[in-house]
Amino acid sequence: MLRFVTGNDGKVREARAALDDDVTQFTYDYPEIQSPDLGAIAAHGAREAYREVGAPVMVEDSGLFVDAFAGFPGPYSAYVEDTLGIERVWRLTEPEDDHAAAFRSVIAYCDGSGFASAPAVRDGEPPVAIFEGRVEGTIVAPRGDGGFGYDPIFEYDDRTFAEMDPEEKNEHSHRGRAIDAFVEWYDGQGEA
Ligand code: ITT
Ligand code: NA
Repeated sequence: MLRFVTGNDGKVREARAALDDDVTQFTYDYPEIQSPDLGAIAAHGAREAYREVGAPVMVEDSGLFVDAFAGFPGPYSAYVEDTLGIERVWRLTEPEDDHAAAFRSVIAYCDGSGFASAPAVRDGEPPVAIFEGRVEGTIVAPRGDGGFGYDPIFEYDDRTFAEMDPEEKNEHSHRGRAIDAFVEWYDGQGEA
């Protein structure tokens, strides 16, 4: 059983689709640091959540990086979604020549151990294992009503993420890829 500390139900739905439902949502609102680095935000969050929960936890930090805006909103994606909304992110991108963008996801896992076999952030205690995923796509006018967040304006292979079900989105998405990397390590731990 995996404890996923997040207030975002869409993230949990996708983690469940990828991990056969073996995911429990914890809504502890851990202190989120400001940083241009998703990995640093996720690692800090996982450490805080582990201290609070006292058992193995995973957190995920993600964002939409628009090329024409030098990666903005990136780590500020949740704030921009709340303040501007995704329709206006599309309107701002529309006049630009370049509509390319990427979603990035960082999963941070903390269980108090030293993670000898994982890529880990060791600049604090306890160490945190880190797994990343990325997908490139195009910003388009909103289409579809599945998914969450920026999904209606993110097109991958002629369809937006909001036009895919969670399993399909996981096959291509930043989060699906980060979850795959995490699971490969997590399932292999006992065999080391
Ligand atoms: P937690 O921190 O509680 O997990 P959150 O929604 O605040 O939930 P983040 O801080 O990681 O999550 O912010 C991520 C932002 O990027 C948020 O606006 C999401 O809607 C957006 N985002 C991340 N992954 C996405 C995806 O797969 N599809 C659409 N939008 C996504
Ligand atoms: Na957040």
